[in-house]
Amino acid sequence: MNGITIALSKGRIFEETLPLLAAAGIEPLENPETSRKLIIATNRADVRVVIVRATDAPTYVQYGAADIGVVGKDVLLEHGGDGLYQPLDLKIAKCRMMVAVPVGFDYENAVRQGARLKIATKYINIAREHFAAKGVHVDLIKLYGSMELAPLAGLADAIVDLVSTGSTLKANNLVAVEHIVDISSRLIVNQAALKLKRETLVPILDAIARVVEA
Ligand code: PRT
Ligand code: MG
Repeated sequence: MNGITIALSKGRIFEETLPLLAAAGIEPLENPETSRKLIIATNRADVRVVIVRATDAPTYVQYGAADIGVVGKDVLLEHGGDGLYQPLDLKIAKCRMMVAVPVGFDYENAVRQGARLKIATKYINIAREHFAAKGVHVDLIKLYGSMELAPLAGLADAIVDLVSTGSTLKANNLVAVEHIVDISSRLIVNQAALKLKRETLVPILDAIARVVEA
């Protein structure tokens, strides 16, 4: 394929990437929320969008099945960004990676006492590194979603999860007690594609960079 393939996940990343693509003159012809198509044509014959799971975007770009992609820094931190060129912080889909506990749980005290904490999370590597750096002993429990349920159901003492508005924590009687890292989405580029498709890719990357800075 001589054209450009862009890997996007549907939901907030797709929505928030649209204005950036528009600035580069790229408009997807369908919305993945309503269309069931996984390959979406754009107004440009040489550019298409593939709809992937958020955590799969780096894989598509790594193997060159997509030339560029948009992915949360959480995913890059958790899965690694080996072989990916990351030229741009797109400053979209912003949130924070936090430790949260049930309201009333004295986290500071538990840490001070050297308690062994059960932590439920989708982000095992990020959590392991965070607690190791603090010298806190933890048992990590891998979940694939709805982390907020774990402390309520008695599965864990605390969770490591993304927080944006904070309303999910609040609705479940949880409170954030520690900030791990700020998250936003990154543009990732396949290194070989950057060389071989330079003439098409660079103007797209430049247009996106200009609108991000504006
Ligand atoms: O949802 P699905 O299981 O299909 O996949 P996903 O969760 O991996 O993808 P998606 O589309 O939900 O998220 C894609 C990216 O958006 C993530 O990788 C993050 O980089 C970024 N992002 C930004 C977020 C949030 N904000 C966010 N708030 N991802 C998830 N959330 C969740 C959070 O996990 C929690 O359950 O929203 C809930 C909290 O939101 P508030 O607003 O109530 O605080
Ligand atoms: Mg989600």
